Amino acid sequence: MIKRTQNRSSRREFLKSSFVVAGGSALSRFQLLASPILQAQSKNGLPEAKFIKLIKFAGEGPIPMDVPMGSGLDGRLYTDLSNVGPDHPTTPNEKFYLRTRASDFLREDKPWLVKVSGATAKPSVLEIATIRKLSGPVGMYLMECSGNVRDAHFGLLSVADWTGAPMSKILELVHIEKPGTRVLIEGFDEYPESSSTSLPGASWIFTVDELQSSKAFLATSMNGSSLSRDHGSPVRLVVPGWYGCTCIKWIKELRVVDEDVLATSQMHEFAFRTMQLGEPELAKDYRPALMEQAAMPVRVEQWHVEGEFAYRICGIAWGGSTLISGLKIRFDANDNFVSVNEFRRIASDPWSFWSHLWWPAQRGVYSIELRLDDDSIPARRLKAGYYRRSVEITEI
Ligand SMILES: Nc1nc2c(c(=O)[nH]1)N[C@H]1C(S)=C(S)[C@@H](COP(=O)(O)O)O[C@H]1N2
Ligand SMILES: [Mo]
Repeated sequence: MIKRTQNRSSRREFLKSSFVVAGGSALSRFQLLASPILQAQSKNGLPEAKFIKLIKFAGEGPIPMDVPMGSGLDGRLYTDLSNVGPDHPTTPNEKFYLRTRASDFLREDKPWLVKVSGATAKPSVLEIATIRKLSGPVGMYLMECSGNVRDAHFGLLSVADWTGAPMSKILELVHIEKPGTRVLIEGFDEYPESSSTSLPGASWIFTVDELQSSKAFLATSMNGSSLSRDHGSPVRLVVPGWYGCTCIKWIKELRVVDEDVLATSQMHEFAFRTMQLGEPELAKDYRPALMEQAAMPVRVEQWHVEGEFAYRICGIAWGGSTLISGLKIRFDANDNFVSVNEFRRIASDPWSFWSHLWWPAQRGVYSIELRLDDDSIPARRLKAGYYRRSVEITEI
């Protein structure tokens, strides 16, 4: 009996590695289904594995995914993350999440101008044509709403390949250059309807240094198409590595403000969600709204492997500024964390993909939690269990 268990666990270790070898990468479900790899495996004497189905996460809201809903400040689109993978690392524009939809008051018949105030020299307005002239491909970046929640399958998170004008070039053009200077970036934010979830007014205050070192840019296109109205047309801010609440849409004004300026209503609204210490009154007491390293499962696959059910957990890791070496996973708060089987990065890394094979010991509801191999890397949300997700296993 003991021998059998031992055999079985070494067999499982072998299966884990052969899954990885067979894939060479975190294969998407579609690749696995379509690929001859699994048939080839059995011919080569490797394990025969058959994909059965996807298992839904338990205890999350019944919310429509990938469709725009509602209007104005209460408008949302939750991105379905269950199919992301290295072979399609960006979110198509029509599925890129929405945290606010364009206001009916937003006018597109007049030429859009971005006012520049408080700078020492001209120009005092920026035309879209000027911003476009300074624009070019800036790369893939991830955006996450700091109010991303389990109930909506954590669907306020997406990646696009952006085109935009680096803020460093814009600031140079309008002569706002001193690193410590504070700049308020304001977006259009007036709506005919009142909101049950948000305050109108969208502006954030940055130092010149923060805008430069984060490589912030004024985006005009995403994934090769002009910004949609809902995504901030004609121009929005993107601050790589910072939460989405700083990525002001429909930009109307860049304003140089005093050192002791008050934090904006938007900054107050998002103080808790961006993990500030209390609710800072002054902009200068506000910490950069950085996304710390995070990770979560996005898909649970059921497989039939050598007469048993096995489960493959696929997930993402994002945020943070240090390259992490690996992840640990557990399925129960009383268990120890074990290393994730496969953790993989892609070039220009807005997010990374991982997968893990798992044989649950019994039927029941399991809570999937992740940690970093390196405990010294800041990951407050991850460690607080914010991205924990549950599955109910009915077949073993
Ligand atoms: N003008 C304006 N900009 C805004 C917002 C807003 O309500 N109004 N919402 C912010 C928040 S909270 C997020 S998460 C991102 C979402 O951008 P998206 O809807 O294009 O995904 O936009 C930010 N920019
Ligand atoms: Mo947000």
